[in-house]
Amino acid sequence: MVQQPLIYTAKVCPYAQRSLIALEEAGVKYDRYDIDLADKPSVYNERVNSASKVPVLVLNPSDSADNGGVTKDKGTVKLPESLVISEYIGEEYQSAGLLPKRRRAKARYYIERFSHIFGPPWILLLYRGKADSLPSLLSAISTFQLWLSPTSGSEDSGPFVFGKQYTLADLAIAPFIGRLIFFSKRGILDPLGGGDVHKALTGGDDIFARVAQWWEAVSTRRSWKSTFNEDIIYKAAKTRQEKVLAERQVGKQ
Ligand SMILES: N[C@@H](CCC(=O)N[C@@H](CS)C(=O)NCC(=O)O)C(=O)O
Repeated sequence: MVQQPLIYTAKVCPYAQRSLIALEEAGVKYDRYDIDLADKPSVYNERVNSASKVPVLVLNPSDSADNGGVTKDKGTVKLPESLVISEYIGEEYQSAGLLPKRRRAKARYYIERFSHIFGPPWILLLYRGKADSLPSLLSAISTFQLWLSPTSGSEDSGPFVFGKQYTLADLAIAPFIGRLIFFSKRGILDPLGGGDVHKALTGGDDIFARVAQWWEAVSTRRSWKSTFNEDIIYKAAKTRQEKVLAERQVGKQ
């Protein structure tokens, strides 16, 4: 019997959220097993992902999620990497429209480029407490804004990257811009000078007006709301920040 897929995931992980959004958008029924990243099952690397990361999608798992969360059958297909998983879902469930014809290469370019320009300052800000990386993050978002479709006046207009169709490009980038907005809104970025970033990105600043429209359309989808666990993400970010700021303090002494 073909079983529904199982995803190894973690509520705090933006990469895992990409894959969950893809599953939700495609209406796939799936089992999930949440990995505590600080205390992974001892056989996780050996049996699931030698890179020791989430997400991993297991196709036709022979053991279900309740079997300690780690399938025993080495014959089942295990797909690591959030974009590999999301593209697989886009291909298998084409009616979801995640990979529209002749848009795939462009979507992949946008994702690649965004990761390149947003990733490094993101790490510096959140994992090193470097407030001076905030302008680079906002500059990456300005670049992203240039890729968004016009909101009116053509057949291709719409709120998303490729007009009316929500695609791989939207789901891959949303977990990162979404976290930036959320961390700013909830005060995590206050000590780093980013307390007002959420206002700017959600309609308070004309410079980011198009991003604000995109974000409104993305964040009101069920696929976003059902995959973004505010409490857990907030707690993890707060704990990490306290640690990072304390380390910086020690470094200064
Ligand atoms: N390139 C990977 C990155 C996945 C990743 O970095 N996942 C993190 C959590 S957000 C992880 O599992 N880290 C392992 C750990 O924390 O031990 C993807 O796109 O899936």
